[in-house]
Amino acid sequence: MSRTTVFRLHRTATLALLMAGAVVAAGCGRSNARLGETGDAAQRVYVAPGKYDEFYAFLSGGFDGQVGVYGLPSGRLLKHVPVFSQSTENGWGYSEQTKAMMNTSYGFVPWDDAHHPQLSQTAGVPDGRWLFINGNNTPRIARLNLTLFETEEILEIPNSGGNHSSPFLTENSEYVVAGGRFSVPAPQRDVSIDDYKEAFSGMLTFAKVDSATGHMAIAFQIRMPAFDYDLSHAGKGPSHGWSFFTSYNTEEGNTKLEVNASQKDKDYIAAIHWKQAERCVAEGKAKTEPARYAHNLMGEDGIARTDWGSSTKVLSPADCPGLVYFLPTPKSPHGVDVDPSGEFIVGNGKLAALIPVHSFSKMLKAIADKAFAGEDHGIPVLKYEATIAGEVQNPGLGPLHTEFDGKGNAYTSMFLSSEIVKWSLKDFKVIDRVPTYYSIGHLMIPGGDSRKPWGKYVLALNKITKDRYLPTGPELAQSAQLYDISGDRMKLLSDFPTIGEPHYAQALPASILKDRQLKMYPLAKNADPYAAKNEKSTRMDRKGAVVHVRMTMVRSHFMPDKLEGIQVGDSVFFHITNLEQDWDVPHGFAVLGANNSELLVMPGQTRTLVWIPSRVGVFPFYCTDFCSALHQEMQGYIRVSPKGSPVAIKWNSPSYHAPGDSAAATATGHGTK
Ligand code: RUQ
Ligand code: CUA
Repeated sequence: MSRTTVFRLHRTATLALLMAGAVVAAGCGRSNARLGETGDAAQRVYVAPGKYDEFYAFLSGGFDGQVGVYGLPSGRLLKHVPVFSQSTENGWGYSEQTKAMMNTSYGFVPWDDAHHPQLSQTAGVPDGRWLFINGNNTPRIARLNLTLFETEEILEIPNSGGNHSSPFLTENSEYVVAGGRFSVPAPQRDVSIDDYKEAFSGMLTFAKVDSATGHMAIAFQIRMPAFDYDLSHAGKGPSHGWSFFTSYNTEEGNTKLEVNASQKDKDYIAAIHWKQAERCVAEGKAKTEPARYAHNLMGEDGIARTDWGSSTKVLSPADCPGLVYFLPTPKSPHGVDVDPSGEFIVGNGKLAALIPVHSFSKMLKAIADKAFAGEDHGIPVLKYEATIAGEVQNPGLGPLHTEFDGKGNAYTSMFLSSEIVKWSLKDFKVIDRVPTYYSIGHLMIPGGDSRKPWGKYVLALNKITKDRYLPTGPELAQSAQLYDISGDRMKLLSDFPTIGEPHYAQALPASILKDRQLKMYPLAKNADPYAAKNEKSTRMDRKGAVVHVRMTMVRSHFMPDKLEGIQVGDSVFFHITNLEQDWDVPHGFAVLGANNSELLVMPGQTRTLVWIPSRVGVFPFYCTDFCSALHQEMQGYIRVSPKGSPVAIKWNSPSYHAPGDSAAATATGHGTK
């Protein structure tokens, strides 16, 4: 389909036709327009063996609940960091030390739908300390430590449904935010869905981030009309102190939103003056309401624990004048993006035929002049003409998200016409466009939503893969595409498949992170109560039907590796400490008949797996990570006897003394039942 055809469609077609048209456009195999001369493009993404990529890119895994770490420009997958989802690769969410990370008020929830990674920022620039990401289905925000590439904290967001406009942090990481895509009764209660308008609330949550530790705590929640709050970005520079949230379904439909939420010509961007919220909270204008939520934190000892929250402070805009203003924005806006200067607020109306750009300074003036078009639920609605700086005309179809290159240009993803459109922040004119394969959702420029973008590449995160790779049955990998944006015109460099569905992504220069990596956990500082820091302190202890095994691993054996006296139905806790103090020497642990996972234990770390043997026999265990020339020798046996058997616990490490041996009683008192 040619571009003119697309535009003719655009002018004449109904929404439904547009949608259908997009599917056709996505499948019709346009040629790789302006693919750099092949050899040239290949060179630009080629990272020679042993050389490093220039950028770390963090791509959300969408419905697989994790974060994929890729190198750019190569597109090589460096790591798959489990966040909300259990991982059989390393025992995340299966080991006793990490299970609490998945606690929620709904119980143990070892899955979520993770959409928007956000790198922590200082003065509006990614600083490489932490990565935050939202859990959409069970509202949560997670924080990853980027010296470990591990999840360290997960905070549940109460009074919320579909935590989509999250975490979108403020320019010094003062706050991460959480806005519900689905309004819900808050607090939850049994009401008729027909009472939606009266009984449901939108809730915008601000969680404070401790600047030293990164620890999150819910500071306040803002009770909003029952719209759908879709995306967010914080102000920066002059607009620091404000956060912007798109809303759709300002019609407040509660069924068939496809039609019912597309009635109005304009919905809103909600401008939240969070500095004003801070003042109102300090003046006692927020109400403390009961709310139960989990706050899961990895301790210094490597063990995750849950604190339970019991209330939050809820602010109503009516009690805090100056807190919220609505900026009318066409039409069911999806992304809202603030340019590096902090002056322009770009609405991406997914059903709109133009891209509206609001001006922050005009917004302030409109507020001062009371240039209101009216009120909605008591919240002032600013006049569109009073805040708008300009409109990008004929940008394409289905604008979703905008990023910036720091050189005065904006790049908007066009879902329906399946392209990236580059336009100027000076005159809002389209400068360039390139097709994407196919149906782009988010796009990402390293630092592209910050004050200082590293505007060398844009990465398209596409929703449809179709014919881009060798087919793999009905389920295809999602597709990312890398474009060079260093010149005047965008140039497609490469395609690479991703794990899960990347929604948003973030990237920063590798130099910020690569020398900060922890290489091993210091064994001397291991504070796990069940750690065995040397082979002499390995042992087995029975208390009723619970057996604790303190075991060590080092190239290339387990200590002990011959265990007896376990009975069917026992809960056997394998506490395994990796004694290595060398980089890149993890050992694994797997036992025949275990029903959960293996463990991957990093040097200096202790991890615990629980096994409840269900049958009598002798079961092998082994190291799952090829660690040395004698890795295949790294194995052992566990004997499982019938329940009530007289076989006493017995193990082959230096701490073992046979029952009756006087050393046993005086040394540890262990070794007997
Ligand atoms: S979304 S394709 Cu979950 Cu961020 Cu826009
Ligand atoms: Cu240890 Cu293989």
